[in-house]
Formats: sequence, C-alpha cells, structure tokens
Amino acid sequence: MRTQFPDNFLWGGAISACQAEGAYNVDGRSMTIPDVTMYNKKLDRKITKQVSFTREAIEVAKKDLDDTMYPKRRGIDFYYTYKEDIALLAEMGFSVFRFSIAWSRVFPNGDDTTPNEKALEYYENVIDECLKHNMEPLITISHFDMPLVLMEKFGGWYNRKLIDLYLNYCETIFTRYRGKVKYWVTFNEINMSIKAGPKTLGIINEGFDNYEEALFQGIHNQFVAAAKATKLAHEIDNNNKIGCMVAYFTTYAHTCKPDDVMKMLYDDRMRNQFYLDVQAKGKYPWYMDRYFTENNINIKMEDGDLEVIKENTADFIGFSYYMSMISSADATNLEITSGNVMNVLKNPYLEGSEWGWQIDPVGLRYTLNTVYDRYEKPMFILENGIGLLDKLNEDGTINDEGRVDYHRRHFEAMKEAIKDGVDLIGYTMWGPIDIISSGTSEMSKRYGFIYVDQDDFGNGSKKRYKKDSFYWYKNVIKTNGEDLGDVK
Ligand code: P53
Repeated sequence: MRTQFPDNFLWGGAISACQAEGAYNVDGRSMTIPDVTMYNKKLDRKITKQVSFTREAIEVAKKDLDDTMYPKRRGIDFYYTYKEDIALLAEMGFSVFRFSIAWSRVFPNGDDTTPNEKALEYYENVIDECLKHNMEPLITISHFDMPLVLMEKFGGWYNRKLIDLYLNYCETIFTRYRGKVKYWVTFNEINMSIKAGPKTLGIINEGFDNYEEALFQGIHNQFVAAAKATKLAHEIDNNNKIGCMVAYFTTYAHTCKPDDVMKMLYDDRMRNQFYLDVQAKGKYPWYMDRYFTENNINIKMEDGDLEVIKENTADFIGFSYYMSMISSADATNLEITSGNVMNVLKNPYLEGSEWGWQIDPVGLRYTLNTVYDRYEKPMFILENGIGLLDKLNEDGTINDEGRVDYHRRHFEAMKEAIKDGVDLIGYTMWGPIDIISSGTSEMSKRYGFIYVDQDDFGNGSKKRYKKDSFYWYKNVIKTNGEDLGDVK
C-alpha cells in the first residue's frame, strides 16, 4: 500500500495564455475570442451570468481598441515578465509548470502556410526558462482562445477543416519543441463546450435549426483532432505523454430517492463521462445513442473517425476540480448557487466561496477514486484552487489563510486517494500567480500564491508580492506533501 506522494510526483501550477500574457496585438498575434469578451462584474457574484456572443457584439468589440473593458487583452503582462514570474514559481520549488500556447500567435491567419517565427521563438524561450529551473513544461495546446479568424473564416469547430488546421499547428509545435516538452494536453476542459459553445468551439448560436447538434458536431471534430494529435505526438517522439482533460463536474444525488440517483448518473454521464469515455476508452459510449436519437442529433462522421479515436486514446486523464454540486429529479424548490459556467443546486452540507463555488475536498477524493476506477490510467489534477478577494497590506504582505486552508484540505484528500490506490502523477493548482478570471474577466477573483498589483480596470503597478500561501506551498513541495502545516 502506498502511504505518501510518490517520489517523482509533479508539483506545480497552471495558467493560460489568454488570461496571463496580454500583448494581444504584439509580434503578429491576431485577435481571439477572449480579446472580445467583456469584463463581466455581476451584481450578485453567486449567480452565473453568461456574456452574450453575437456576431454584432464581436464587431463592436473589434473596433474598440481600448483594453479597459477587455481585461484579457492585457492579462498580467506575462508576455514580458515570464522570466521573473517563472523564477518566483521556481522559488516555490515547482517541478511542473502548465501553460498554454496561443494558436493566434503561431498561425495568426488560421491557415498560414508558414508559422510565425516570432511566436515559436517566444514559446521556446518560455520553455527554456522552465527547463533552466528544472520544471517540466506541460503545454495546453488550446485553452479557450480560439483565434477569431477561425470563427469568422471557417465557422469554428463546426467545420471539419479545423481538424487539419489544428493538426498543422500541433505538428509545428511538436516538432519544434521535441525533446524539450514531454507533457501535452490537447484541449482545455473539452466538456465545457456544450455550455460555452462560442467560447470554446467558436460556434455562434446563429442560423442553426438545432444548435445543440452543431455543438456536438464541433465536439466530435475536436475528438478526432485530439486523437490524431495524440497519434502524431507519439510518432514525432515516443516519449511524449498526451493528456485529455475535462472540468470534472462532480455531483451527488440530492436524496436517496431512486429518481435523484438516476439523475445523478445521468448528469455524470452527460457532463463528464461521455468526454472521457470517448478519449480514454476510445469509443462513443452506448448510453449516448438514446440521447442523440431523442434530441435529433446526427453527428456527421467520416470513414476512419471511429478507428482513429479507438487507436489513439489519451496517455493520462487530466481534469480540473474546483467544487461539487448535486443532482435532483425535481429541482423546483431547491436553492441555486453559481458554479463552473452554470448555476448549480446548492448542497446544504457545503460552504461556498465568495463566488458561490461549493468547497468540497472529499469530493476530490471521490472523483479521483471513481474516475481512476473507470479508466485505470494515470491521473493528473490540472487545475484546483479558490478565487478569493485578497488584500495587499501596507507592508506588502497578503494574509490568505482561506487559500491555505482550501489547498491543505484538498491535499489531505489527495493523500487519502493515493492511499486508496489511485495512480496520481501530478498536481498543477490553478493560477499560481494572479491572472484574469476566465468566467468573469475580473482581476479581483484571485487564485495565486503570488499577488499581482492590478485592479479590474488595469490600474496598478503590476508589481508581484508573495502571499502567505507562497511560503506554505513552498514547504509542502519541499516535504513532498508530508508537512501540510498546522491547522488553525
Ligand atoms: P474562473 C469557468 C468556470 C469554472 C471553470 O475559473 C472554468 C471556467 C471557464 O470559464 O474553467 C477553468 O477564472 C479554466 C480556467 C479558469 C478556471 O477554471 O472563472 O480552465 O481558464 O480560469 C477558473 O474563476
């Protein structure tokens, strides 16, 4: 029986290009969907409000070159500060750093015949910086930053042509960084697509008879692209490890009423298992037939699609885990709270964060166990963390016991899962340095162990400060998860 974190456990953190880099119009980069996504301060943080995506709204945003209301255009300036920022991560002892490459830098026109050398050089510098500090670079190939041009010229992932464009992009980066990068993730949280079609698939809800069918078509095209990318990565370097990834929407039955339990099973399949079954088991699961038939969803497939999916499953299961939710056959009188991209039912046994996300460390142990049981592939927690409103004290300190408490309880749960026998290979907490929130574009929703002095509208020195959690995480890594500190 394993009683502790394995010796070669990868400890680190994760960011994405579109939330951190800024420099949105520099060195040939073209615009992306996040660049036209507005700051979305909600009156009630506990209720999720989606930004509406219409072609018209995008046109308006494109003409507005000011970044005040479009925070993802400025990020935290990581494009320029990566050296100093990576040095801070190294000081905490990171052995892995997950970041994404902006497709829009490498192929600004979507179908360019040659890649943008400036972009390739930039990412090579970032990778070299990681290697210099003995950190494994773990690259997300596509993290919620669809180049606008792919949406405009091709209609996003609804169009099969995207598969070839994506593969061309993959071949370019796999070849260029061969021997330097071993860990790759094909698509960030591929299961978000059904709830956030424009954001992740570039498919706008205009002109379709059955929009849901269009989204499933886009998802199918991504499945094929991911499988082909996995094949390609292995051919280019058989040391490559390619992960699939979902945002795990862990859910419990509201009561032991059998109907609630059936609803829990249904939600788990529709939100999570379907995506992992295709990418880790290599086939469309049998239970989807009924759903597709009853909802008039006809996915157009080409010869060979199912074979390529079957033969090229992911090497590891990556997932993000922030919270859990509940399932009920009759939700009429139940309280709701905000969750990942949608409002969810409130669990009376759990407390929520400032943003209403329900904190549930035991749910992480449950998820690790159930998912590992289903696929028996190495597991990688690619995101986990809590968004908090931090306060910078006059002496430059930030006292964030709430964040330490969140991570400590999740690490205890991970330890339990390891004792249970789960093959957990790594952990990259979300946003080790404060970045722009994906869901709301706020700066004030902070996840970091490092504070960035910038407000929601871009004011501030952008100076970096170490929070209390910085020193705590450093010690956790140093002791390989043995010493989780005193519980207050
Ligand atoms: P934020 C939305 C809600 C929850 C999780 O989220 C999400 C998203 C994406 O909109 O996905 C991941 O910043 C995502 C990250 C994101 C992180 O969760 O809305 O992969 O890009 O920043 C946290 O609090």
